[in-house]
Amino acid sequence: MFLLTHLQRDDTAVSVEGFCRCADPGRRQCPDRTCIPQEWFCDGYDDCSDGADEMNCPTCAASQHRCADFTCVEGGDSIVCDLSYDCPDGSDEWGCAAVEQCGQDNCLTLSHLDGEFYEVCASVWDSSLSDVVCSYLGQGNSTGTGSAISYPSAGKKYLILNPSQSGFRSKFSLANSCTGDSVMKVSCGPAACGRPLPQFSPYVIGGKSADTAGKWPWQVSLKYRNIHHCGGSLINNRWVATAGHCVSR
Ligand SMILES: [Ca+2]
Ligand SMILES: [Ca+2]
Repeated sequence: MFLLTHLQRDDTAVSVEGFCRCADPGRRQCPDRTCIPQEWFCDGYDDCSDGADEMNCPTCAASQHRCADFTCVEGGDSIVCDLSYDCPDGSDEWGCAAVEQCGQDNCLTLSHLDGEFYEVCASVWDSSLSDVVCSYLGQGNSTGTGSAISYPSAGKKYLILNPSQSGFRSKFSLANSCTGDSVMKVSCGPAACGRPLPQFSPYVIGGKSADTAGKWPWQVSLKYRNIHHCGGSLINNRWVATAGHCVSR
């Protein structure tokens, strides 16, 4: 089944299913009477205004991590954002990095153990991590080693890099101050057209790289919470066609 997806003026994609009723298949009502996709219940994110969609969910043992598909994987938080796929659906490597507006510029934010995103203090940086960040963002390699931007803010917490630690998220610890109040900005190049990102390669079965960059300029990447989930095709300047299941969440 294919579905038309409407493009808002800010170019984010909003499914026309978003305006369906709770009685429609695949929809479920929150206590506040808002209507969200069934898949948004117990997916690790608060979607109902009171967080009811994340209550009374299946749980895993303390030593395990619960994947988005409810699989329990040994390792707990240590397997999250550690540059290795551990969940069958790869969800342990989702949502590790994001870009947020910092004043007049954009800066890097990373997921911490507490589930929150924090800016990264620029006092210590490993340039090899710039490509890792761009991969997590679903983009091509970094266009530089990363840069520092001044963004002072009282009472803010930062992530400080400790390069000697292994993994990715475990390299960053939370601090109450940052030398120079400078935070990291990482610029990424566009993902190579027609070629799967390395981090998604295990999920491409029987595929092969496309031949010519720019051969499919009408293709789009539909992202949810900064994570690529599906491709789509531009129909015109306002509509995208994609598979129905791609907009069920
Ligand atoms: Ca949810
Ligand atoms: Ca992992």
